[in-house]
Order: sequence, then structure tokens, then C-alpha cells
Amino acid sequence: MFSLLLVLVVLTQQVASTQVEDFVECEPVDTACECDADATVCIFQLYIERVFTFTKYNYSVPYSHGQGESYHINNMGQFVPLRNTERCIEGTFTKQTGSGSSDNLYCNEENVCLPKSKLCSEPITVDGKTYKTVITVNKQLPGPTLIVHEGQVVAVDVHNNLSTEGISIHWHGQHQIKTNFMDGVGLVTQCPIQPGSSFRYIFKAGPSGTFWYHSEMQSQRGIGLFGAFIVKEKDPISYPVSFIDDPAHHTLTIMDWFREDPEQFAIV
Ligand SMILES: [Cu+2]
Repeated sequence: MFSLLLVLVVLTQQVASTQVEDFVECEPVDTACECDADATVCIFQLYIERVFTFTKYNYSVPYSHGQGESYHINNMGQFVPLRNTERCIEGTFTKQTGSGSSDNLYCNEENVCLPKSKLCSEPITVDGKTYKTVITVNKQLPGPTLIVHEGQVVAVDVHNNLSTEGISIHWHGQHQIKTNFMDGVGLVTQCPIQPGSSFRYIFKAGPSGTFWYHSEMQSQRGIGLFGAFIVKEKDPISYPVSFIDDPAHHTLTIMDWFREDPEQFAIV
């Protein structure tokens, strides 16, 4: 009996040790978020919200619609405070790495350190002249580039912080073998993720290549709910020339952009 128990314990440990999870950090300042190549499971958090263009917001997690609005650029190019509530602090602050309480602090060159909730996001401008609400993924438009490796299990927690709209996210180009229900086609393969709720997409990454993720509901991908999705080859390919692999700066995404809200053109 004891030996059987021992075998079971050893087996359980082996199963546990073969699964390596990477909780990928994907902050508003990270335009590309890459999963560790050695991980077997890549876990991402995507926060979906509406924000107004030309407006700075306080960073806060989870981001809620309208909370933390701070400044707005008027048509004279000046920032004007929107409310009398506490405003966020402007400037370049970078995350303090290390252990203990400094984990959540961001510091500037003068060594002034603040929690993320006191900092300002950069205003989103899109075409540089249109004042409207857009949809952001982790405070970004387009959403962050997500990078995984072929064969890894991808788990993406999508948090719908919109006020009234359901969402679903399609992982374009991914074959979803045996996970058709994770294909993200709202009202076809799943119920839309309701406002205020979350849903975990979970599927195996494949094939390799540069793809994108986008909303499959309404016209949301035309106002920001999209981003690049890169699946790196399992075995790196050797090329005859060398090149710089910098997806945070070298990934180009293209969107449909309407100065009006695309919902106005929906056929009813
Ligand atoms: Cu698609």
C-alpha cells in the first residue's frame, strides 16, 4: 500500500512539474507582451474599456469606464482638468523591480516613487483630430501585441469593462483544433461576454505566424478592439541574413477607422 502511494505521489509530482505557467505581465505601457518560451501555459489579462480620445486617465486596475478621468486636451491644445477629483501625476515613471513593497511603485529620475493609481496614461489620439470614445485593450489602441510559441497553451482572461456592449474575441488564423468553442465568434460559437464579466479563452497556439485578435461583435474592431497575435516557431528558423526581432516596435497593424461611430452604419 505504501509503495502504491509513493508511486502515485511521484506521478502527481511529475505531472505538476511538466506544467509551467507564465503569468505574462501586460501593463498599459507594454506594447508587446511575450510568454516565456519554456512555459507550457501562457496566461494573459486583457481589460476592455471605452476611453475618450485626447484624455489622460489615472492608471488603475481593473480599469472602469469613466473612472480616473483627469485631463482633456481642448481644441487649443491645452490640457484642462475634467473634474475636481484628485488628478494624476504627469511625467515619466518606470516600474520598480524588486521584492517587497516596492513591487507596486513607479519612480521617476528624481527618485519620486508613486503607486500606479497616481500616474497618468498617455492620451490616445488615433487620427490626431477626432474627439470620440474608442475601445482600448489594456489602455492601448491597438491592443498589445501578444506573443506565444507554437504548441503552448494560451489562456487569455478577457475582462469586459464596457457599460452596455457584449464582446467576443476571435483569434484570427488559429486552427482551434478540438477547441472550436474558443473561436470567439459571438452569438455563433459562444455567448458574448457580458459587461462587467470575464471569460477565459483557452486554446493551443498553432500554426506559427503573425496573426491578430479582434472583436467579433458589432463594429468594435473598427474603434479599437484588436491587436497583433504572434505565434513563434517551435524550432527557430535560421535565416541567411540577420535581423532585429523587436515586435514591440516593428509590428504594424492596420484598422478600419471611422470618424463617426461605425454603429451608425449598421444595417438593421
Ligand atoms: Cu478574424
